[in-house]
Amino acid sequence: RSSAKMAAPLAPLVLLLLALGRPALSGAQATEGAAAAPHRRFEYKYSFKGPHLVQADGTVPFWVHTGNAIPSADQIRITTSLKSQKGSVWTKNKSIFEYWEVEVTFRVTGRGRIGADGLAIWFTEEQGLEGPVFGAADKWNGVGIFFDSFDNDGKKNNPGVIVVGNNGKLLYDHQNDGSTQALASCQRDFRNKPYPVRVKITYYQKTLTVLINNGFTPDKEDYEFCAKVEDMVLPSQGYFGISAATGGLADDHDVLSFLTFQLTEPGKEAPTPDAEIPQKDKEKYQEEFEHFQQELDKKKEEFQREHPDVQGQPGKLFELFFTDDVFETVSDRELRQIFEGQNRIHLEIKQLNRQLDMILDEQRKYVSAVTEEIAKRGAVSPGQQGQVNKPHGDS
Ligand SMILES: [Ca+2]
Ligand SMILES: [Ca+2]
Repeated sequence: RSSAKMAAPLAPLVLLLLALGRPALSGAQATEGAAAAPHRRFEYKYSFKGPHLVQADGTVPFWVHTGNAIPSADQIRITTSLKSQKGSVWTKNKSIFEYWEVEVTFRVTGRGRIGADGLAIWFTEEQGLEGPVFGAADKWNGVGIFFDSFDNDGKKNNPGVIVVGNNGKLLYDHQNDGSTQALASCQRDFRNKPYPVRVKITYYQKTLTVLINNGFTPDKEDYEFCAKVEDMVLPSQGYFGISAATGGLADDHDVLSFLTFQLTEPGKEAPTPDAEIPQKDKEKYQEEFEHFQQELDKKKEEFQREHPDVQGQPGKLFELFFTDDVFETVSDRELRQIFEGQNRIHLEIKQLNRQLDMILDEQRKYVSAVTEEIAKRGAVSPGQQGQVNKPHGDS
Protein backbone atom coordinates (compact mmCIF):
# COMPACT_ATOMS: atom_id res chain seq x y z
CA ARG A 1 0.00 0.00 0.00
CA SER A 2 2.70 2.45 1.01
CA SER A 3 4.75 1.77 -2.08
CA ALA A 4 1.73 2.50 -4.23
CA LYS A 5 1.36 5.87 -2.53
CA MET A 6 5.00 6.70 -3.01
CA ALA A 7 4.84 5.64 -6.63
CA ALA A 8 3.66 8.95 -8.02
CA PRO A 9 6.46 11.27 -6.88
CA LEU A 10 9.07 8.56 -7.02
CA ALA A 11 8.03 7.04 -10.31
CA PRO A 12 11.31 7.70 -12.15
CA LEU A 13 13.35 6.39 -9.23
CA VAL A 14 11.23 3.29 -8.91
CA LEU A 15 11.45 2.63 -12.63
CA LEU A 16 15.22 2.95 -12.44
CA LEU A 17 15.35 0.52 -9.55
CA LEU A 18 13.07 -1.89 -11.31
CA ALA A 19 15.37 -1.68 -14.31
CA LEU A 20 18.23 -2.62 -12.01
CA GLY A 21 16.24 -5.59 -10.83
CA ARG A 22 15.56 -4.31 -7.32
CA PRO A 23 12.20 -4.26 -5.60
CA ALA A 24 10.36 -1.02 -4.92
CA LEU A 25 11.20 0.83 -1.75
CA SER A 26 9.25 2.76 0.80
CA GLY A 27 9.49 5.12 3.71
CA ALA A 28 12.18 7.48 4.82
CA GLN A 29 15.03 5.76 3.02
CA ALA A 30 13.48 6.48 -0.36
CA THR A 31 14.39 10.14 -0.05
CA GLU A 32 17.96 9.44 0.93
CA GLY A 33 18.87 8.03 -2.44
CA ALA A 34 18.69 4.78 -4.24
CA ALA A 35 22.03 3.49 -2.96
CA ALA A 36 20.81 3.27 0.65
CA ALA A 37 17.37 1.81 -0.04
CA PRO A 38 16.94 -1.45 1.83
CA HIS A 39 14.78 -4.47 1.12
CA ARG A 40 11.89 -4.39 3.54
CA ARG A 41 10.08 -7.51 4.67
CA PHE A 42 7.19 -7.79 7.12
CA GLU A 43 7.96 -9.98 10.13
CA TYR A 44 4.71 -11.38 11.50
CA LYS A 45 6.42 -13.03 14.48
CA TYR A 46 7.46 -9.62 15.80
CA SER A 47 4.17 -7.86 15.10
CA PHE A 48 0.62 -7.52 16.41
CA LYS A 49 -2.46 -5.73 15.12
CA GLY A 50 -6.26 -5.88 15.43
CA PRO A 51 -9.02 -6.76 14.80
CA HIS A 52 -8.25 -10.28 16.09
CA LEU A 53 -5.20 -9.42 18.15
CA VAL A 54 -5.91 -11.66 21.09
CA GLN A 55 -6.55 -15.40 21.11
CA ALA A 56 -9.37 -17.13 22.96
CA ASP A 57 -7.06 -17.86 25.92
CA GLY A 58 -6.19 -14.16 26.31
CA THR A 59 -2.66 -14.37 24.89
CA VAL A 60 -1.18 -12.50 21.95
CA PRO A 61 0.47 -14.80 19.38
CA PHE A 62 4.30 -14.51 19.51
CA TRP A 63 4.21 -11.95 22.37
CA VAL A 64 4.21 -12.07 26.17
CA HIS A 65 2.47 -9.46 28.26
CA THR A 66 3.14 -8.59 31.91
CA GLY A 67 1.89 -6.43 34.77
CA ASN A 68 -1.32 -4.52 34.20
CA ALA A 69 -1.34 -4.97 30.41
CA ILE A 70 -4.71 -6.12 29.04
CA PRO A 71 -4.85 -7.39 25.46
CA SER A 72 -8.21 -7.25 23.69
CA ALA A 73 -9.36 -7.79 20.11
CA ASP A 74 -8.24 -4.48 18.67
CA GLN A 75 -5.56 -3.15 21.04
CA ILE A 76 -3.40 -3.79 24.09
CA ARG A 77 -4.09 -1.49 27.02
CA ILE A 78 -0.64 -1.37 28.61
CA THR A 79 -1.94 0.62 31.56
CA THR A 80 -5.36 1.86 32.50
CA SER A 81 -5.70 5.38 33.90
CA LEU A 82 -5.30 4.31 37.52
CA LYS A 83 -2.49 5.29 39.86
CA SER A 84 0.83 3.38 39.89
CA GLN A 85 0.15 0.96 37.04
CA LYS A 86 2.85 -0.84 35.06
CA GLY A 87 2.71 -3.08 32.07
CA SER A 88 4.69 -4.30 29.10
CA VAL A 89 4.54 -6.51 26.03
CA TRP A 90 7.58 -8.28 24.56
CA THR A 91 8.30 -10.49 21.59
CA LYS A 92 8.72 -14.11 22.65
CA ASN A 93 11.74 -14.54 20.39
CA LYS A 94 14.90 -12.59 19.71
CA SER A 95 15.04 -11.07 16.28
CA ILE A 96 17.81 -12.46 14.10
CA PHE A 97 18.11 -9.54 11.72
CA GLU A 98 20.63 -6.71 12.00
CA TYR A 99 18.51 -3.87 10.65
CA TRP A 100 14.82 -3.22 11.17
CA GLU A 101 11.94 -0.82 11.09
CA VAL A 102 8.97 -0.73 13.44
CA GLU A 103 5.70 1.11 12.99
CA VAL A 104 3.77 1.54 16.22
CA THR A 105 0.30 3.02 16.54
CA PHE A 106 -0.84 4.13 19.98
CA ARG A 107 -3.07 6.43 22.02
CA VAL A 108 -2.26 8.12 25.31
CA THR A 109 -5.44 9.51 26.80
CA GLY A 110 -6.33 11.02 30.13
CA ARG A 111 -8.73 13.51 31.63
CA GLY A 112 -6.03 15.70 33.12
CA ARG A 113 -4.26 18.54 31.38
CA ILE A 114 -1.11 16.75 32.59
CA GLY A 115 -0.67 12.98 32.40
CA ALA A 116 1.85 10.37 33.49
CA ASP A 117 4.19 8.63 33.20
CA GLY A 118 4.55 7.65 29.60
CA LEU A 119 5.21 4.92 27.11
CA ALA A 120 8.44 3.30 25.89
CA ILE A 121 9.34 1.36 22.77
CA TRP A 122 12.28 -0.99 23.21
CA PHE A 123 14.85 -3.00 21.34
CA THR A 124 16.98 -4.76 23.93
CA GLU A 125 19.18 -7.79 24.35
CA GLU A 126 16.88 -9.20 27.04
CA GLN A 127 13.18 -8.75 27.71
CA GLY A 128 12.73 -6.01 30.32
CA LEU A 129 9.59 -7.63 31.68
CA GLU A 130 9.25 -5.48 34.81
CA GLY A 131 10.92 -2.44 36.29
CA PRO A 132 11.03 1.30 37.00
CA VAL A 133 11.61 2.68 33.47
CA PHE A 134 8.13 3.28 32.07
CA GLY A 135 7.13 -0.14 33.37
CA ALA A 136 10.23 -1.95 32.05
CA ALA A 137 13.63 -2.98 33.42
CA ASP A 138 16.47 -0.56 34.03
CA LYS A 139 20.08 -1.20 32.90
CA TRP A 140 18.90 -2.41 29.53
CA ASN A 141 21.31 -3.25 26.74
CA GLY A 142 19.95 -1.61 23.63
CA VAL A 143 17.72 1.35 23.04
CA GLY A 144 14.54 2.82 24.50
CA ILE A 145 12.44 5.44 22.76
CA PHE A 146 10.49 7.21 25.50
CA PHE A 147 7.22 9.09 25.12
CA ASP A 148 7.53 10.92 28.42
CA SER A 149 4.33 12.70 29.48
CA PHE A 150 5.33 13.99 32.89
CA ASP A 151 7.84 16.81 33.38
CA ASN A 152 9.90 15.51 36.31
CA ASP A 153 12.65 18.15 36.04
CA GLY A 154 10.19 21.01 35.60
CA LYS A 155 11.83 22.33 32.41
CA LYS A 156 8.49 22.61 30.64
CA ASN A 157 9.66 20.27 27.87
CA ASN A 158 7.13 17.47 28.30
CA PRO A 159 5.37 15.69 26.75
CA GLY A 160 8.48 14.86 24.77
CA VAL A 161 10.17 12.04 22.90
CA ILE A 162 13.70 11.01 23.83
CA VAL A 163 16.04 8.28 22.66
CA VAL A 164 18.21 6.71 25.35
CA GLY A 165 20.83 4.10 24.57
CA ASN A 166 22.27 1.85 27.26
CA ASN A 167 25.05 -0.72 27.43
CA GLY A 168 23.47 -2.61 30.28
CA LYS A 169 25.13 -0.60 33.06
CA LEU A 170 23.48 2.82 33.08
CA LEU A 171 20.70 3.64 35.56
CA TYR A 172 17.96 5.70 33.96
CA ASP A 173 17.94 9.33 35.14
CA HIS A 174 14.24 9.52 35.89
CA GLN A 175 14.43 12.79 37.86
CA ASN A 176 15.78 14.65 34.81
CA ASP A 177 13.51 12.89 32.31
CA GLY A 178 16.64 11.16 30.97
CA SER A 179 17.90 14.47 29.57
CA THR A 180 21.44 13.79 30.81
CA GLN A 181 21.47 10.54 28.82
CA ALA A 182 19.44 11.43 25.72
CA LEU A 183 21.09 10.72 22.39
CA ALA A 184 18.37 12.68 20.59
CA SER A 185 14.96 14.07 21.36
CA CYS A 186 12.05 16.13 20.14
CA GLN A 187 9.21 17.89 21.93
CA ARG A 188 5.83 16.58 20.87
CA ASP A 189 2.48 16.45 22.56
CA PHE A 190 1.18 12.95 21.86
CA ARG A 191 -1.65 12.93 24.45
CA ASN A 192 -5.37 13.16 23.71
CA LYS A 193 -5.14 13.40 19.93
CA PRO A 194 -8.11 12.97 17.56
CA TYR A 195 -6.38 10.10 15.71
CA PRO A 196 -3.92 7.51 16.97
CA VAL A 197 -0.30 8.63 17.10
CA ARG A 198 2.03 6.76 14.74
CA VAL A 199 5.75 6.37 15.16
CA LYS A 200 8.17 4.86 12.67
CA ILE A 201 11.55 3.86 14.08
CA THR A 202 14.20 2.78 11.58
CA TYR A 203 17.54 1.21 12.44
CA TYR A 204 19.57 0.92 9.27
CA GLN A 205 23.30 1.09 8.60
CA LYS A 206 23.94 2.06 12.25
CA THR A 207 21.59 5.03 12.10
CA LEU A 208 18.44 5.21 14.19
CA THR A 209 15.68 7.51 12.93
CA VAL A 210 12.42 8.38 14.65
CA LEU A 211 9.52 9.78 12.61
CA ILE A 212 6.15 10.73 14.11
CA ASN A 213 2.61 11.23 12.89
CA ASN A 214 1.17 13.28 15.70
CA GLY A 215 -2.41 12.09 15.49
CA PHE A 216 -3.88 15.20 13.89
CA THR A 217 -4.58 13.46 10.62
CA PRO A 218 -5.84 10.02 9.60
CA ASP A 219 -3.21 9.94 6.83
CA LYS A 220 -1.02 6.99 7.75
CA GLU A 221 2.00 8.20 5.79
CA ASP A 222 2.03 11.74 7.14
CA TYR A 223 5.23 11.42 9.18
CA GLU A 224 7.37 14.23 10.54
CA PHE A 225 11.02 13.98 11.51
CA CYS A 226 11.63 13.74 15.26
CA ALA A 227 15.12 12.44 16.02
CA LYS A 228 18.17 10.79 14.52
CA VAL A 229 21.14 9.03 16.12
CA GLU A 230 24.15 8.18 13.96
CA ASP A 231 26.85 5.58 14.65
CA MET A 232 24.54 3.74 16.98
CA VAL A 233 25.57 0.20 17.81
CA LEU A 234 22.72 -2.02 18.93
CA PRO A 235 22.79 -5.70 19.84
CA SER A 236 22.65 -7.76 16.63
CA GLN A 237 19.86 -9.83 18.15
CA GLY A 238 17.22 -8.59 20.54
CA TYR A 239 13.66 -8.37 21.71
CA PHE A 240 11.14 -5.76 20.68
CA GLY A 241 8.91 -4.46 23.43
CA ILE A 242 6.56 -1.73 24.47
CA SER A 243 5.84 -0.69 28.04
CA ALA A 244 4.05 2.01 30.01
CA ALA A 245 3.55 3.26 33.54
CA THR A 246 1.38 5.68 35.48
CA GLY A 247 2.24 7.56 38.68
CA GLY A 248 0.15 9.83 40.90
CA LEU A 249 -1.35 11.08 37.65
CA ALA A 250 -2.55 8.48 35.18
CA ASP A 251 -3.31 8.01 31.49
CA ASP A 252 -4.65 5.12 29.48
CA HIS A 253 -1.78 3.82 27.33
CA ASP A 254 -3.23 1.86 24.41
CA VAL A 255 -1.22 0.23 21.63
CA LEU A 256 -3.24 -0.50 18.51
CA SER A 257 -0.50 -2.07 16.42
CA PHE A 258 3.19 -2.95 16.43
CA LEU A 259 4.50 -3.84 12.99
CA THR A 260 8.09 -4.95 12.45
CA PHE A 261 9.97 -5.12 9.16
CA GLN A 262 13.34 -6.62 8.46
CA LEU A 263 15.64 -4.34 6.45
CA THR A 264 18.37 -5.79 4.26
CA GLU A 265 21.02 -3.81 2.45
CA PRO A 266 20.66 -4.09 -1.32
CA GLY A 267 23.21 -6.43 -2.80
CA LYS A 268 23.35 -8.43 0.41
CA GLU A 269 21.31 -11.54 0.30
CA ALA A 270 18.24 -11.51 2.49
CA PRO A 271 18.45 -14.26 5.09
CA THR A 272 16.48 -17.33 4.15
CA PRO A 273 12.83 -16.71 4.93
CA ASP A 274 11.56 -18.32 8.07
CA ALA A 275 10.05 -21.71 7.52
CA GLU A 276 6.30 -21.81 7.12
CA ILE A 277 4.20 -21.41 10.24
CA PRO A 278 4.99 -24.44 12.41
CA GLN A 279 2.47 -27.25 12.14
CA LYS A 280 1.45 -26.84 15.78
CA ASP A 281 0.60 -23.14 15.33
CA LYS A 282 -1.20 -23.91 12.12
CA GLU A 283 -3.45 -26.40 13.86
CA LYS A 284 -4.07 -23.93 16.65
CA TYR A 285 -5.09 -21.17 14.22
CA GLN A 286 -7.25 -23.61 12.30
CA GLU A 287 -8.99 -24.53 15.53
CA GLU A 288 -9.48 -20.87 16.44
CA PHE A 289 -10.90 -20.17 13.06
CA GLU A 290 -13.32 -23.09 13.17
CA HIS A 291 -14.47 -22.06 16.62
CA PHE A 292 -15.06 -18.52 15.37
CA GLN A 293 -16.96 -19.89 12.38
CA GLN A 294 -19.20 -22.00 14.61
CA GLU A 295 -19.98 -19.04 16.84
CA LEU A 296 -20.85 -17.03 13.77
CA ASP A 297 -23.18 -19.73 12.46
CA LYS A 298 -24.87 -19.93 15.84
CA LYS A 299 -25.40 -16.18 15.88
CA LYS A 300 -26.81 -16.29 12.36
CA GLU A 301 -29.34 -18.92 13.36
CA GLU A 302 -30.35 -17.00 16.47
CA PHE A 303 -30.77 -13.86 14.46
CA GLN A 304 -32.89 -15.60 11.86
CA ARG A 305 -35.11 -17.08 14.55
CA GLU A 306 -35.63 -13.67 16.12
CA HIS A 307 -36.07 -11.84 12.84
CA PRO A 308 -38.00 -14.16 10.54
CA ASP A 309 -39.10 -11.17 8.45
CA VAL A 310 -35.63 -10.53 7.07
CA GLN A 311 -35.15 -14.10 5.97
CA GLY A 312 -35.29 -12.99 2.37
CA GLN A 313 -31.65 -12.01 2.06
CA PRO A 314 -29.89 -13.07 5.21
CA GLY A 315 -26.59 -13.52 3.44
CA LYS A 316 -26.36 -9.89 2.52
CA LEU A 317 -27.40 -8.82 5.98
CA PHE A 318 -24.77 -10.92 7.68
CA GLU A 319 -22.10 -9.75 5.37
CA LEU A 320 -22.97 -6.30 6.65
CA PHE A 321 -23.08 -7.36 10.26
CA PHE A 322 -19.93 -9.37 10.49
CA THR A 323 -17.34 -7.89 8.18
CA ASP A 324 -14.48 -5.99 9.79
CA ASP A 325 -15.52 -2.70 8.24
CA VAL A 326 -18.72 -2.73 10.20
CA PHE A 327 -17.10 -3.35 13.57
CA GLU A 328 -16.73 0.03 15.17
CA THR A 329 -13.29 1.33 15.97
CA VAL A 330 -12.31 2.47 19.45
CA SER A 331 -12.85 6.12 18.55
CA ASP A 332 -16.20 5.37 16.93
CA ARG A 333 -17.22 3.61 20.09
CA GLU A 334 -16.09 6.51 22.26
CA LEU A 335 -18.03 8.95 20.11
CA ARG A 336 -21.10 6.77 20.23
CA GLN A 337 -20.82 6.50 24.00
CA ILE A 338 -20.58 10.27 24.29
CA PHE A 339 -23.66 10.73 22.10
CA GLU A 340 -25.55 8.11 24.03
CA GLY A 341 -24.51 9.76 27.28
CA GLN A 342 -25.69 13.14 26.07
CA ASN A 343 -28.97 11.68 24.90
CA ARG A 344 -29.52 10.15 28.28
CA ILE A 345 -28.82 13.44 30.05
CA HIS A 346 -31.16 15.22 27.68
CA LEU A 347 -33.93 12.73 28.37
CA GLU A 348 -33.42 13.01 32.09
CA ILE A 349 -33.62 16.80 31.97
CA LYS A 350 -36.84 16.52 29.99
CA GLN A 351 -38.21 14.11 32.57
CA LEU A 352 -37.27 16.47 35.40
CA ASN A 353 -38.92 19.37 33.63
CA ARG A 354 -42.09 17.34 33.27
CA GLN A 355 -42.04 16.44 36.96
CA LEU A 356 -41.45 20.04 37.92
CA ASP A 357 -44.43 21.10 35.81
CA MET A 358 -46.58 18.53 37.55
CA ILE A 359 -45.46 19.68 41.00
CA LEU A 360 -46.15 23.31 40.13
CA ASP A 361 -49.53 22.33 38.80
CA GLU A 362 -50.32 20.42 42.01
CA GLN A 363 -49.26 23.38 44.06
CA ARG A 364 -51.45 25.75 42.04
CA LYS A 365 -54.43 23.44 42.57
CA TYR A 366 -53.67 23.19 46.26
CA VAL A 367 -53.33 26.94 46.72
CA SER A 368 -56.58 27.66 44.90
CA ALA A 369 -58.37 24.96 46.89
CA VAL A 370 -57.12 26.44 50.14
CA THR A 371 -58.04 29.95 49.08
CA GLU A 372 -61.48 28.78 48.10
CA GLU A 373 -61.92 27.00 51.41
CA ILE A 374 -60.86 30.06 53.36
CA ALA A 375 -63.23 32.23 51.39
CA LYS A 376 -66.04 29.76 52.05
CA ARG A 377 -65.41 29.54 55.78
CA GLY A 378 -65.00 33.27 56.00
CA ALA A 379 -68.44 33.62 54.47
CA VAL A 380 -70.06 30.99 56.71
CA SER A 381 -68.63 31.97 60.14
CA PRO A 382 -67.02 35.41 60.21
CA GLY A 383 -66.29 34.90 63.93
CA GLN A 384 -63.64 32.30 63.22
CA GLN A 385 -62.02 34.14 60.35
CA GLY A 386 -59.06 35.31 62.35
CA GLN A 387 -58.16 31.78 63.51
CA VAL A 388 -58.54 30.13 60.16
CA ASN A 389 -56.62 32.76 58.35
CA LYS A 390 -53.67 32.80 60.72
CA PRO A 391 -51.61 29.85 59.46
CA HIS A 392 -52.01 30.95 55.87
CA GLY A 393 -51.63 34.61 56.52
CA ASP A 394 -48.36 34.95 54.62
CA SER A 395 -49.09 32.69 51.74
CA1 LIG B 1 9.20 12.14 32.99
CA1 LIG C 1 11.29 17.52 31.45
